[in-house]
Amino acid sequence: LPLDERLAQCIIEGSKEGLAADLDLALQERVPLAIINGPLMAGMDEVGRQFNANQLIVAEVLQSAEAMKFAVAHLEPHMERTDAALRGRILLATVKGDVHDIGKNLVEIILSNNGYSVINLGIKVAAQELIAGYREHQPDIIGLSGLLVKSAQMMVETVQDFRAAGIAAPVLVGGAALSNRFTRLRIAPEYGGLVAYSPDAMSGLALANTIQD
Ligand code: B1M
Repeated sequence: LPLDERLAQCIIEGSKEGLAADLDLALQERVPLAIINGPLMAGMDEVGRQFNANQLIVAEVLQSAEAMKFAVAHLEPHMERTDAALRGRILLATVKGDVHDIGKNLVEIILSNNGYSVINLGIKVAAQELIAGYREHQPDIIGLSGLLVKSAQMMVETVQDFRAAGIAAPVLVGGAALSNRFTRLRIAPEYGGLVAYSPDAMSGLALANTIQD
């Protein structure tokens, strides 16, 4: 198989065999994010498709997630980093009820490589934990990730709780369940501060930079 297909296949099969060597080959011609956004994401999309069609069980999807995490960890040391002074502090979490964390962790890597101090609260994080984290760390931005349809609604409730707690820091939202439209029409009106949607980790960085400028 050609290199990209082998990479995608490792993710689809949840196999780490030969993955590191193939990632090293890919690194000779492309930057890490191009490898993630290209063949690795293509593999993940196929996993999602097969899962949706009941051709994969959760245990198999977990194996794919493990392979993806291994690949991201292998690529991370090769990612560009700026030694800029601290640009800002971000409190990051996957919302309550949602365990998906690969995208969130990618956002953490990209932001921390580019001058942000990231406090990653993990997965299934309830609004009250975020509020406590906000009070403790006083971040410039709060980042919420969610991949399930119900997570989009959870973000609406989460920002309502922020508002009730008197928090108005900019909120960055992302994850496959969201869209710009949902953010603009459903999440933002429930909050007292800025809510910005980003479709991927790099545009999350760009938005954070815009907020901090
Ligand atoms: Co789940 N899952 N999953 N899953 N899973 C999806 C999301 C699904 C679309 C698959 C499908 O059916 N086609 C579907 C959601 C359906 C829906 O609600 N519409 C689904 C489902 C149904 C479920 C369960 C309910 C299955 C079950 O138990 N019956 C269950 C949910 C459990 C729960 O959360 N309570 C479940 C469980 C799992 C696993 C644990 C097996 C595993 C997750 C492992 C882990 O994360 N540690 C898993 C996986 C791997 C997936 C798919 C296949 C891949 C997700 C992924 O990691 N993508 C996914 C299908 C898909 O997305 N194609 C699916 C790669 C990642 C890099 O992309 O996270 O989108 P993503 O992040 C992107 C952008 O979205 C953005 O940047 C990233 C890259 O640039 N981004 C942000 C993300 N967060 C951001 C935050 C930002 C900015 C940008 O600012 C703060």
